[in-house]
Parts: sequence; C-alpha cells; structure tokens
Amino acid sequence: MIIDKAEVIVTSPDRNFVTLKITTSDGVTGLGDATLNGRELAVVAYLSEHIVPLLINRDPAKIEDTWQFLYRSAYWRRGPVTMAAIAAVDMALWDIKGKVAGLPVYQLLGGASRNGLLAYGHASGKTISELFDSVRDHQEQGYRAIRVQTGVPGLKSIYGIASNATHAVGVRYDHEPAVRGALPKEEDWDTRSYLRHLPTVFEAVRNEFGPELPLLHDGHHRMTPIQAAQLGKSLEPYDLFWLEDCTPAENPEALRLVRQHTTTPLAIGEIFNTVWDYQQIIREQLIDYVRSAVTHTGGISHLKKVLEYASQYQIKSGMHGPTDISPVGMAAAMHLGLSIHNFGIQEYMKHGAKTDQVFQQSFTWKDGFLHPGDKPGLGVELDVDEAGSYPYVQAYLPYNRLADGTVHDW
Ligand code: GCO
Ligand code: MG
Repeated sequence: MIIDKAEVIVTSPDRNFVTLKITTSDGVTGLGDATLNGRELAVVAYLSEHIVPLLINRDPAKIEDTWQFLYRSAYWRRGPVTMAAIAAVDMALWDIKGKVAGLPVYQLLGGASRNGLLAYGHASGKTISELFDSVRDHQEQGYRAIRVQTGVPGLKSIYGIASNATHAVGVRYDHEPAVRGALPKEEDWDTRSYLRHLPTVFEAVRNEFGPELPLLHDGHHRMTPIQAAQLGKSLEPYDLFWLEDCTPAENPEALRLVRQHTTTPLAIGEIFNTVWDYQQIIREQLIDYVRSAVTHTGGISHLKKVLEYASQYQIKSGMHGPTDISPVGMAAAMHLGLSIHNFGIQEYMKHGAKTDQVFQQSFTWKDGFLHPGDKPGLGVELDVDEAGSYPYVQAYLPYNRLADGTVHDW
C-alpha cells in the first residue's frame, strides 16, 4: 500500500480550518488538522507546495520515519507553520493505521488509561453577574471544570470576554476568535487594573459556587514575571486548577521567578511546537501542565514524546482545545489523552453547527467527560462537498494597545 493522493482542504463553516486528506492506493483515507488561526494560508502553502509532493508513493504505515524525514530533510526546523504541517501528516497517518487495523487510534497508542477525559469550558462575562450566568450555563451543559475570564473596569474590550455576536446558532464564542473579513481589531489593556480586579472576581466566584468546582484562568502572555508572581500569590486563596500563560511563553526563565513566589499551579505551551521548547521548563519543574495542541506540536507522535518526558516530573497534560483546533485535531487530542498515564484535563469548546456538519464526529460528551469513540482511526470524516460550500475568509486575531498607544501582548 502506498500514498496515492494528498489534498489540502480549506473550509470556513464557522471559522477557517485547514485539513490534510491522504488517500492510499487501497482507497483508505486519513485526515489531519493543520489549522493555524489567523495564518492559515501559510500552512496551506507549506503543505501543498513542499510536503504533498514528498508524500506521494510513500508507505503510509511508516509514521515515525515519515515524521523524521519531513522534520530533518527540511533543514529549517520547528516553528508553528512547519510543525502544524507535519502534525497534519502525522494525524492522517495514525488515522489510516487505525482504519487498516480496524481499531480506534487510542488502542494503537496503548489502550485506554481511563474511562473519559475531564474537560473544561470557557465562562466569561463583562460583569460579575454576566460571569455567574455563564458559569451556570456551563454547569448546565455538563462542564465540571470552568475557565473564568472577566472584563476589567476601565477597559472596553479584552481577550476572553464573550461578545454577544454569534457565528453559529446557539454558539457563543469566548471572544471574537478572529474578525472575519477585516483587519485585526484593536483592544485595550492595563495590567495594574487587571491585577487589582481579578482576585475580587475569584473571591466572588468561590463564594457563589463553592470550593469544589475546579477553576482555571488564562493570563494570555500579558504579565511581566514579577506581575505574574503577584497574581499567582493573590489568587492562592481561591485554589485555582491552573493559571495559564502568565508570562510570554517564549521566555522560560520568567517562570522561575513566578515559581519562587507562588504555589498556584502553572500551565503553558499553546504557542510551543516541540519538545525543545519544553526542555528547560520540564526539567526544572517550572510548570504543572503542558498546554500544547496536537495540531501545533508535530502531531500525536511528537506530543506523546513531550508528555512522556513531562510524566517523569509528574507534569500533566492540559491540551489546547479552543474552536480554532478543528474536530480532527480535537479527536487526535482525545485519543492521545485517553491513552497516556499523565492526563490532566482537556480544554473543550463546542464547535458551531456548520462545523459539525462539515466534520462528522464520533466523540461523546457526557457528564463533563469526553471520549473519542470506538470507530477505527480518529473517528472523524470530512464531507468534502459541504466543506466546499464554505470558502476561506480572511480573519485576523485582535491585538492590544496600552493607554499610551504602545502595542502589548494580546
Ligand atoms: C486558549 C487560548 C485561545 C487562543 C486562541 C488563539 O487558552 O484557549 O488562549 O483562546 O487565544 O487559540 O488562536
Ligand atoms: Mg490560552
């Protein structure tokens, strides 16, 4: 059996998704997610111009060899575009291997290590009362762990706060993920106001919802090390499950200082791509959760290596799962999460109705837990005709400016 065909499919049902579809000489198909929010077409070009020609006639069974070949033969290594492209190939080959074996991918990875995957969703509100409504709404949807983001007095529009705009019936996004058809939206930021306000929000949430509910928060790279240390310390009484991306992720040293000052658990890594991005922070035990997505970290094969390394230090998974990870990338995360020993939690935001029509999925969501299902492979099929009816829409993520006009991390 050889790889006969590899196609790159771009579709924009509720938002843009990039999917690689590999077809073998026996007619088996495999899907991989290569979506890089706001920079999608760079990965499309990398795949179609540079990777697809290399895949034709290869043995689809050789997953590790193909990974090493694509990674090393490029000479120019790492980075989100390269690693998303390689991830899509890796996922598609695992999908094919599962279909050929007649087994769900998690069985090929060692079998289930648990019954289901605890997942968290995104509650948010401009005000405390909107936030409470959103937390309640998530609890009604079955969520047993909840990320909390709120507005900050004096700031008009910030990361993580639900806008009332709906991209699909019944779906409220936690933020305008990327403004469709427009240039990047400008938002505003002030760290001191945020640091003053946030502990009061968590105090209110704990008082309202009690001590049991696991609560998470995303700092989205906006603090300096000492500000992050202050925040970690001031949130300690509210027992967070994790504080995410408290400092810009590309500076691992920052976490040392944060760690010296707080016992609030730390999560980082949604913008990382390889095990080398994690080397120091895992070895020095500067984090508690690995936030990488399968989609952005070279696929199942490579993220499994990161997580096995992390397991030696009791560091757990907390795989990235916002709506910009396609249903294929989410399925890959679920198969990996079910099989590894050091699973922590899975981020899970529901996709819109149009997306669910384009991607037929086999996962289940019950009582706060996800399961990838038992279909052979990843368990996701793409309706190519339906996908074709939603052409790509240019979409950028927003960005921040401080009051004096300085560009700041969003
Ligand atoms: C998260 C992330 C997302 C990112 C988004 C960017 O924790 O889910 O921070 O909300 O902002 O993936 O494309
Ligand atoms: Mg995040």
